[in-house]
Amino acid sequence: MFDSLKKKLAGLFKKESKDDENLNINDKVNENISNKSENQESLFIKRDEFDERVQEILIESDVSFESAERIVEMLKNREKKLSRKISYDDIKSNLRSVLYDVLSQAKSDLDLLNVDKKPYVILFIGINGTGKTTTIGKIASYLKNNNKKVVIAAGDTFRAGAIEQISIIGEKTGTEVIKHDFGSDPASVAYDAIEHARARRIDYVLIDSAGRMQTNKNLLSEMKKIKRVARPDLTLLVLDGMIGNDAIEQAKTFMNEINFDGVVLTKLDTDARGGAVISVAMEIKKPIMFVGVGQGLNDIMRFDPDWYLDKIFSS
Ligand SMILES: Nc1nc2c(ncn2[C@@H]2O[C@H](COP(=O)(O)OP(=O)(O)O)[C@@H](O)[C@H]2O)c(=O)[nH]1
Ligand SMILES: [Mg+2]
Repeated sequence: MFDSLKKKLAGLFKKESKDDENLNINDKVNENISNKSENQESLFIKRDEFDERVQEILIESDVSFESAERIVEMLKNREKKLSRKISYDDIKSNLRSVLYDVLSQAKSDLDLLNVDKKPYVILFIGINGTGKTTTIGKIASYLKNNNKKVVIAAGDTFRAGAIEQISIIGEKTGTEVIKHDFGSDPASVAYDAIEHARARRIDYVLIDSAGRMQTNKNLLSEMKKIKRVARPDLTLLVLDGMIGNDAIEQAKTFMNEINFDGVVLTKLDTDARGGAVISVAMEIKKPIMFVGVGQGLNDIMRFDPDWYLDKIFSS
């Protein structure tokens, strides 16, 4: 997971720490701030080079250009606040703390097990193959393991095999699935599932939906109809972490069309580049509610900035 970003950061700090001796000399020079010696200048040049390299690494790792630029800006501002003596460890912990600030904005306080509505209705949207149905299985499993009653609405009536796929997930997780025929109106499946939940005092309704190309207006209007009818308490946009920057474009298009409350970022287990998390956190401005870290029913986590930072900064 995130191996490429991790290696690049490790390489950066390792390479720089070889110059520690050099840094010490510069530190000594820095004690005398008025002394504008060559040595001191060379430290600043190296710092600029370093910042530039951080930006490059972020971009190579799928962080968008603007986000990478902003991160480096934040890094520089923080460096300014420090005394002139800066070690490479300082720089590393600065970078980590800048990234922590950025990622914390995407942290969610929602405690899914303690919601104040029954049934609590969650709608999952996103384009084909991002992991909506798989995520529904994971969340159903999590809720069931916590003694909650759950019903799934088989709202993907569009793709051949989708109803069967969700039925299997229902069996595996011991969750009831409300389904209509292939090709029927997904809004009415959602409606039926909610009625069913009300009548039986079921705690959660998880509504699946068909993959929508973000550019397909008809399908988008169908999705809006599901939302109008189901009036979900939570609408989650499921994004595939592996596609990196394209995920941002997808999310922005969805954002213009349909309001959603948060993001599920899937397939992080196969995301080698690692920067999608940062881009999503900085550019979507909605919480990352969950991350998908595998295909199994338990492979889901709440997003935790420290979990991510531990991974990319470990050597
Ligand atoms: N490795 C990995 N695969 C995932 C994850 N989430 C979903 N998938 C896989 O992605 C593919 C598409 O998932 P699916 O739930 O059918 O996508 P949907 O079209 O959005 O409903 C399936 O092969 C899933 O097993 C994840 O977190 N990690
Ligand atoms: Mg699906």
